[in-house]
Amino acid sequence: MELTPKQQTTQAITSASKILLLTHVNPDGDALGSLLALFLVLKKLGKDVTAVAPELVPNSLEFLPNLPDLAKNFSGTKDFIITINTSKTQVERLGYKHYPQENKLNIVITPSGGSFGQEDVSFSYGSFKFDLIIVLDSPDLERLGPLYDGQNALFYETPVINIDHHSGNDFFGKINWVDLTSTSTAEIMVALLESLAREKPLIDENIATALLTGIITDTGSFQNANTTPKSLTVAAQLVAAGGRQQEIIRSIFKTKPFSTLKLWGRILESVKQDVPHRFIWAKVIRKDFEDTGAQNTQTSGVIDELLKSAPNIDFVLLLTERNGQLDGSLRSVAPGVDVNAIAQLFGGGGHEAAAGFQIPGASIIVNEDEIVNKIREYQRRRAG
Ligand SMILES: [Mn+2]
Repeated sequence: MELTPKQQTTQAITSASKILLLTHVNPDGDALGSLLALFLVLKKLGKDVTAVAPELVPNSLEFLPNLPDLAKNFSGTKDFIITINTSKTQVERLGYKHYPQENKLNIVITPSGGSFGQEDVSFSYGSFKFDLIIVLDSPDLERLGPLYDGQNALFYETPVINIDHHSGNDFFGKINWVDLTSTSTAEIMVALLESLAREKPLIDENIATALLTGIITDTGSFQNANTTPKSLTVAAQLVAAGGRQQEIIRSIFKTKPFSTLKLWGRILESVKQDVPHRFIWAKVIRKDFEDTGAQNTQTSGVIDELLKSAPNIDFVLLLTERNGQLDGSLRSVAPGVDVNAIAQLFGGGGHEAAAGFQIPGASIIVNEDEIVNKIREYQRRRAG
């Protein structure tokens, strides 16, 4: 009988010793929470584990436990090994001399009598520092950004486990645990931890807090339409295990830097409503970031906390100019409205309740009308 992805993942982790954990760029609460929780659990299991988080951690997630333990980068290289056959001649001394100007390095082997010949020298490669890579919450390897670029050999030769809940996941792993019924990667993590816990439960207060952060982030604090009975049950388990729910809510939803409030003010001011087509949209241009001193990440939350409360709409769209592209974020408000389908009109994707797209090189001033008109047309087709 074929093993389930959960069984395969448990086996692979049990037999690995040096494990690399990665997640996507611009990590959210689910990405970082899942990464930290798995990092802490693998440590407890005695694994040599490196968890890497890309540079930018949003202010609202700085409360997460053990953030300083995350590495900023990792080495995906392997050693080049020069082997000398010592069956006929012994080595007395070994040295090297580097000539940077001539781009050369001499390795000097002094024999203890006799001499070495070319036939005594051979070359090989050492192994990579990792024997297993686990990628969390990422629909494809490209979303790892600089952590994937230029590391092709490592990803080609090391088994990769892909754990995710996005419907657009492209099954890039050797093992693919992609569960579309999970609200979050953190929810999948809870099942993994139960499976890894042989003798004693592995979840402590910090691990529970990290995982609860993932579930709360991806369900919008259980307000999104994707909230399932299972996610509530799992969250209750995590609170019982010491997950600090109040700290999470306070940090993510109730504490806002002044620059965020100013940015959100601009966003609210920009809201437009299309009554017949039942949606609202808002926008952030580059100047809004400059004027308010807010970072690119500070838009996160404005949809779920404010825009979604608009009455009589099917969904919300937020357009953000950042990093030389136009990002669209979509949330469905009315039950049964599939914003994933709308995101796909622009080459994006996600879930029924929350989805997004990126258009490289686009801007609000040039592309807003075109985007909004395409959505209107979609709504007319859906209604008709
Ligand atoms: Mn997620």
